[in-house]
Amino acid sequence: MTAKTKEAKCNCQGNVDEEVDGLRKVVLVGSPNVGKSVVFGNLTGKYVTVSNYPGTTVEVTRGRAMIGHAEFGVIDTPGMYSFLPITEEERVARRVLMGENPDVIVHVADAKNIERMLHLTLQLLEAGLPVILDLNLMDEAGGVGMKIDLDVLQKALEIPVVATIATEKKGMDLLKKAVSGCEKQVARVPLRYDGLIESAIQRIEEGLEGNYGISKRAVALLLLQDDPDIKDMIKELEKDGYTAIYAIAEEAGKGFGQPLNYVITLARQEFINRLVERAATIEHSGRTDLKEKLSQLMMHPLTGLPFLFLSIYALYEFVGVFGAQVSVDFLERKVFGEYINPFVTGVVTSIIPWKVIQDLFVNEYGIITLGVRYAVAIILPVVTTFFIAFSIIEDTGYLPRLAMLLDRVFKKIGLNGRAVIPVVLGFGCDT
Ligand SMILES: Nc1nc2c(ncn2[C@@H]2O[C@H](COP(=O)(O)OP(=O)(O)OP(=O)(O)O)[C@@H](O)[C@H]2O)c(=O)[nH]1
Ligand SMILES: [Mg+2]
Repeated sequence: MTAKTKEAKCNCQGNVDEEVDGLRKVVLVGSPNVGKSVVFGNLTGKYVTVSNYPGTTVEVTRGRAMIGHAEFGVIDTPGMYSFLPITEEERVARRVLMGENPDVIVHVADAKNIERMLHLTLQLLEAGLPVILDLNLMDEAGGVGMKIDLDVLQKALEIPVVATIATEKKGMDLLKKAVSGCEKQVARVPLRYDGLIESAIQRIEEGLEGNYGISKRAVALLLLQDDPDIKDMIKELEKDGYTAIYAIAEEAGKGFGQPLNYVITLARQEFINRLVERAATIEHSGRTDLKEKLSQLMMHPLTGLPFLFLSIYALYEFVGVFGAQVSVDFLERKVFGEYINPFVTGVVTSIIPWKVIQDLFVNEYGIITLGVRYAVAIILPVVTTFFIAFSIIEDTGYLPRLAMLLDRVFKKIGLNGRAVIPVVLGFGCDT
């Protein structure tokens, strides 16, 4: 064991990367906010930031884990919705998949939104990566009355599928078993596209000679979908051959009335719909309907805005009035003004005869009468109430719904709904 490893092993808190070179690599990928970092923590015993808000993990974290009888290097990645990246986080995650030569990919997915999740599973399979599908958040899926037949998924996709509740460590043993039994496989072709697209894929594959870290089929599909990073890679790796390859993609694009990205996504969606119809059922129950209704109300512009104002008002009453006024007033005037400050001043002036030293501790600008008073009586109540309010908002899942509500407005100024957090924090910063 190297010195670096030893040092990292002692540090089980905080985002400290561990050395994983030379180990078999497990990469955790999946949409934002599905529990990848919780799974990472369960496997490695290392804490990484977890929150009920998409986009929490923005960089790659590595840790070591004993899985079965072998030690693995586990890599936590930022959320990716698709193998065709839009955000920087998605680019980072894809770079790991293409550049790290992983031995096992665990696709962590939100079980209750399985139709949306399976797009990435298909893309990972098309990329020829050894995938395990981890249907996480099974408690929430159960909560909306959803039942999933893992066998149907397993047989159709020909990969191991496990169900987990990462926060309760449920299903982790099965996941570990699947990881340790996972073999690198040859590229899988889970579905076939339109004949024109398939022939373009084949011709592009034949023209590719470089090593892309993923299957040539996936490279061809990404090129057909006009992925700029893949175009750059092809240009770099194929030297003069790239013009002919680009031409195939361009010609194929002209054969359809719609962009190829749309045609390909639609074909995947149809495949997924057929599969989910066989694999998942939903039984509605009254309790969950209420939860779902509340969630819809929060995201609908008509009802969402009053909800937002109500929340801001409640936040103001709790942090602005109770925290910053009532509590500050009580602590500053009563506790410090009437008790602590007079007592400390009395003690200090009676034991220290020099005015200069007395002023250092007490009186108008003293460390205790001013410094400690400000920290405890003014800062502490505001920060405490703010963090209590914020964790309630976060844990109830209101933040992602607020992001959805504001997404359309924010898009007009070139941001997306997730920018709600820095904007809210920015308005709060007036002191
Ligand atoms: N109910 C429930 N909550 C879960 C489960 N797994 C994770 N969570 C919660 O889901 C939220 C997101 O978890 P993270 O581990 O931060 O998700 P992530 O996939 O790493 O998210 P990003 O880093 O933003 O991509 C947290 O509030 C977790 O506590 C689960 O199985 N059940
Ligand atoms: Mg994370």
